Amino acid sequence: MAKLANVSKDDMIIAVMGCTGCGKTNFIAKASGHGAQYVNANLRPQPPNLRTFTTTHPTTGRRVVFVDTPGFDDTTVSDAETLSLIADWLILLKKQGARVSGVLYLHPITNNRISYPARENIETFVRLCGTEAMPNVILVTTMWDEIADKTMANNREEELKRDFWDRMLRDGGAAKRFMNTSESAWDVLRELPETPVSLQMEYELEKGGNRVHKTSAHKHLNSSMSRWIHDVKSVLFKKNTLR
Ligand SMILES: Nc1nc2c(ncn2[C@@H]2O[C@H](COP(=O)(O)OP(=O)(O)O)[C@@H](O)[C@H]2O)c(=O)[nH]1
Ligand SMILES: [Mg+2]
Repeated sequence: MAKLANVSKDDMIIAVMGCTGCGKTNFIAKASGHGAQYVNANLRPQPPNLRTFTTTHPTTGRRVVFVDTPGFDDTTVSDAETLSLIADWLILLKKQGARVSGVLYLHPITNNRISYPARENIETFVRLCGTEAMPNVILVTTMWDEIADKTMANNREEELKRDFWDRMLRDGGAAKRFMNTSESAWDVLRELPETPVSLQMEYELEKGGNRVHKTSAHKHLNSSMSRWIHDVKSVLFKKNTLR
């Protein structure tokens, strides 16, 4: 694991997650003023690593630690490896006596489809956080400054909330728009409650002797992967028999 900032229980710790290219590093750079060199305009993702960026909260003066995670569906690392990196970090966090104040899940509003892997990523994310932590989760749509057709984007946002994020929102999660500015980033973060939480994955790691494969998020990844392999196999089989 890359060198991560030491944290304490007094820090406001924000984990930023979502698929590759959804704007995680950019959000952190806009909020913290750090890490702009890691914002990636290329097609190939950055080497998979967790990175921390620290700053001071503009109103409370508290130390804020952002954790930038490799995107699910990254082409250079499997989702299981990404989950392991997150698990290792959660274990480290616990050792340092700290808890997460917020988990952001980013999604570009410019995406015109939710693919099968994207839907599965949402399911994995739900299992990583757990119902109890949902009030500390913010579903952030990015790229609003790129949108020309506001009506279409508004409809897309409504569809996300209604068909994909509904459970998380019902359990206390919030949905916010990021307008690609520092002010907007802090506006998003203002939604977070004062009290930090433990994520479902933390409880499960503790119970399962820190073994990531014992966690619900990992089990879900495995089952969705086997379902996907099964689907691909049946399509290939059909093709061969039709010849
Ligand atoms: N216009 C605009 N571009 C964005 C936004 N968020 C990210 N980007 C761009 O999208 C690309 C990928 O962003 P990055 O933060 O590296 O994505 P990550 O893989 O999730 O960390 C970069 O070229 C960013 O400048 C946004 O809200 N608006
Ligand atoms: Mg990044």
